[in-house]
Amino acid sequence: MDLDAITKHSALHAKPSGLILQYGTAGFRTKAEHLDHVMFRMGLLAVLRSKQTKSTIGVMVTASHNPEEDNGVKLVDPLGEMLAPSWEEHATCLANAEEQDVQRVLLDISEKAAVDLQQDAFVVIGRDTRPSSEKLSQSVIDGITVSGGQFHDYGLLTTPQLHYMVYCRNTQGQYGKATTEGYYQKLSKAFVELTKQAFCSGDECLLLKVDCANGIGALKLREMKNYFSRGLSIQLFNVGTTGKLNHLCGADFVKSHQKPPQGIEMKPNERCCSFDGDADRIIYYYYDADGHFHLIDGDKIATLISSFLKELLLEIGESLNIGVVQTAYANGSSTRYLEEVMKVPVYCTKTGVKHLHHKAQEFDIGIYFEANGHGTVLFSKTAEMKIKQLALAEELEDKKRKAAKMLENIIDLFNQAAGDAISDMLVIEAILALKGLTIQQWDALYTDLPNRQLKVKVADRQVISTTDAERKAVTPPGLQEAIDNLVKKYKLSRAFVRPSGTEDIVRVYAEADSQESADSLAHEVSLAVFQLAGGVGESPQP
Ligand code: G16
Repeated sequence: MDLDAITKHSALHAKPSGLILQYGTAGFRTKAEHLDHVMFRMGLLAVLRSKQTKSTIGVMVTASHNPEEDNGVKLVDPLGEMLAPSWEEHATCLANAEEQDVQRVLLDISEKAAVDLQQDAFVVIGRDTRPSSEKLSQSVIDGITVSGGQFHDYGLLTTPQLHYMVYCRNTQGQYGKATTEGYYQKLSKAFVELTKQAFCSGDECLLLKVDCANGIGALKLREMKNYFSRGLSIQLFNVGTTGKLNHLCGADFVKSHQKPPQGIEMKPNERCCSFDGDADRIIYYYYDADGHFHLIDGDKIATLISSFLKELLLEIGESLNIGVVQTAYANGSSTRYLEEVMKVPVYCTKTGVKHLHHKAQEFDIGIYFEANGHGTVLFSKTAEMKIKQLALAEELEDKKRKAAKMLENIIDLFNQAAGDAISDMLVIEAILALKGLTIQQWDALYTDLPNRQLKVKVADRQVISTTDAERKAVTPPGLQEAIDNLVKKYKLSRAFVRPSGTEDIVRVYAEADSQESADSLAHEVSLAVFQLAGGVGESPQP
């Protein structure tokens, strides 16, 4: 590594003085104009990580659900997973180093992580459709080339597609071909095979309206459509020609406001879904005949998938262990349904798919979904092998072999590297078709407890620290006590607060026996946060 060249180039991507950023829930995120130095430095870091792991590393330029003016960057580890926690710390150190310290911090990291600087390095890059993304990804490339790394720039990709590319490259193509065609081919083949046996066939039952959040999802779904000769009919909305990214649309908007996005035509009982800005989340919804809006979030997606997988496992007669992983945001009714009716063990982790993914790896079949629609299903190597053997076993009775075949295709249809709106959508559509379920029947599995999410602006959100998978506030003093007292006032209630790792706000979640109570509890908790954790601006209004 030519340290002098790095120093010279680094000055061209100077850090704004006084700016401190943290590698948060999903990498660095802030206003795009503050990110040039971070991008350059993440190019440098990706090269070090690639040398250390002797593998291809991914860099994704996106701020996913955040407003269009924001941007962000995250690194993708060799098997398509999120960056290891110790390297998140290195990322934060490097991003915050003053100009004159960049060389030293790079050497420190190399030493601490035992990086062989003589190794070759290879990095792949993807970006979302934000106006700032192209220039910022050039800064990443600058960082890679000046530190002697090689790269492949995929250009516009969904975040999960980049995770997929990294996984493919590091398994020498075993997981799939590391191209967008390879991705579409793998998914479409699995989907077509799986839905061959659909009880409900024909275009009618698979008509789905998709809100693309004015983001990358629109481009990629259009490309993908060419790979489906039958079985899937999707109509795209909010495709980015007029509206702003994530503005009044997209999965985050629909989930947090509990209302449909703008720009989509919905008829009663029509199945609709929303992606977020980089297509790693998906939320379903519909209007019933009385004009009531129904939201089907990540919890209900996890429930549908779990019950389908459980049925197939029963069919093949294999005792593979299943676990469902959720976060504190999971609706109380979903947890109860999974545990008490479906008899599936449920685990709670901190927010952030990196935590859920990690936990899900402990099971033969680990199903993880955040309520916001971010998730996937992981199959252990043992489970995959068993299923593949059964699918090939000629001597097996037809019913069993069919079930094993279906599981085999489901493994291929899920993105094993990351939560993926396109892949999740295909799995959901396949399950609904195979089971002949309408969206109303799916929705009726259980009734969500009314809930409300709010955001509170405080001077420094780090004054709030939490424990117990973010369900209890440790600091500031008195905050948890205040929340406990408020919760006591409402029936079937629960509330928690936590600092966001992607936006400069504190998130408040409340649920209770009625919408009025959930709204009122959320508001009261917001006031407590505002008062005890240094609220700024106007105090929260009911
Ligand atoms: C990211 C993470 C998710 C997380 C969300 C909100 O989503 O990948 O796991 O739930 O941020 O995180 P926080 O509450 O800390 O702001 P995305 O879709 O924006 O990448």
